[in-house]
Amino acid sequence: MKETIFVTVLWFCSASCTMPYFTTDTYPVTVFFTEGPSTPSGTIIHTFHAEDDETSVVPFLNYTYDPISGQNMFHIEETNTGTERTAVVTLKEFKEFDYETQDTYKITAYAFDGILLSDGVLLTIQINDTGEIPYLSPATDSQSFEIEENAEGSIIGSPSFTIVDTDGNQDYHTWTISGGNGSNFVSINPNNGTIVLAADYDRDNTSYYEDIYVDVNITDKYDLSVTTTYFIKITDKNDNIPQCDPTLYTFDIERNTSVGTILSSINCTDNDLTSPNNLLTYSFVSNSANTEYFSIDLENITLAYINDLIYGRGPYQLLVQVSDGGIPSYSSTVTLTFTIPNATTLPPTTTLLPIPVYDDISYDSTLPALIIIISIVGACIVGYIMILCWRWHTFGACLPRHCPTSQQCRMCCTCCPGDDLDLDRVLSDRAVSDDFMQKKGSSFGLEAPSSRTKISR
Ligand SMILES: [Ca+2]
Ligand SMILES: [Ca+2]
Ligand SMILES: [Ca+2]
Ligand SMILES: [Ca+2]
Repeated sequence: MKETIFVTVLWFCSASCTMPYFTTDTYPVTVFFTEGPSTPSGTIIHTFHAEDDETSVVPFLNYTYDPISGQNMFHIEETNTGTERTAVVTLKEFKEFDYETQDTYKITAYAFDGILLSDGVLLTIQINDTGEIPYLSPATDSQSFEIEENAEGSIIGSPSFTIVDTDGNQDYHTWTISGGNGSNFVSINPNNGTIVLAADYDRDNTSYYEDIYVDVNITDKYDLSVTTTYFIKITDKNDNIPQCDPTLYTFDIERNTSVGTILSSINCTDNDLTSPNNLLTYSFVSNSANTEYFSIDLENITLAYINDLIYGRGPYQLLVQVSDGGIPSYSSTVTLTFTIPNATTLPPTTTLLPIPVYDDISYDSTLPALIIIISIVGACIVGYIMILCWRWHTFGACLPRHCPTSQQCRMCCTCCPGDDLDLDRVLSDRAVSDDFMQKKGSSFGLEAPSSRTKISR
């Protein structure tokens, strides 16, 4: 633009030419305005005044901008007063200074009388920064966190949003906790908003709430801030091992102890606050001996099977595992010892006591002897019956008809000497009478009883 002007000057210049000039202000001039709405569009920034000493010559004005974008920011309204050219520089309509975008504009003005061009005068427009309130992206009124109870310093979480601040001073935002019922339990990193437990948090202590909150302020260097709220749920953690008291139990299994009898009740607790962290289950240790004789119903150890228990032995050991339902689960072990005393007396028959349950093949030492005795007696009875049958078949009667004396009968249950001729022959080796033998020869079978009648005495 300036080069074009000089070409024009050379074309019209004459000996009477004088240089136009600016009449007001000592340049360079610097003016200050504040960014934002405090400097509305239309605000007068500066006024140039230019004259020319030649008669009836009013100079024209030309401008250059640095940066060139300033051309879009300013409106220059020129007026001619007859001897002076006035140029009023204002902020253009719908324009607003933004320090963070451009903090300085420079306008250089030139006066031109149609022949000569003045030196440029420099107007510097300096934009002052003002604080702008930061905001959160995305907009976040609150954010929720959930953790398990934990020790001091444990990280709860970090903000899920970012800070936007047109001041461009994001590095200087400071995070603080300004209130809330959790302000004594939570601390915040002032540089990035990460929150941590400020002290050990024990949810198993009922004075510690499950839900707490803190108000969080994010402040810029102008002390302008935005606020959000952190809601924090702190849940029960499985951090307690089941405790059993006592850890050793002792009991006996008597002969009158019936299946289903509760032999021991295990006493265990878990200090965790909630289920399943404090929910206890009882089971036999997988490699424990003697588990086949017992069952577990909740904390109760019950006799379940006795058939091959060896009385008089022991003590035996049984291991029970007590586990909570947390993840991961914790366990404790309880030891039970038991003996099986010998039975020295018969079981009581009172109905006030449980009905005894006996096993026929248990290893009680008295029972085999009893079985042997019963077997011998049974064999004798069977043998005796067989003899009677043989007698009936042979002599037609099982027993002698008469016993001469009770003493003789006791001497021999199967005959009375002299009464039963055949038996007399057997026992006394006497000959059988002929009449009996003749009769016997015709008296086998069903006639035998009548033949015995005939030989009866
Ligand atoms: Ca700001
Ligand atoms: Ca600013
Ligand atoms: Ca537990
Ligand atoms: Ca707990």
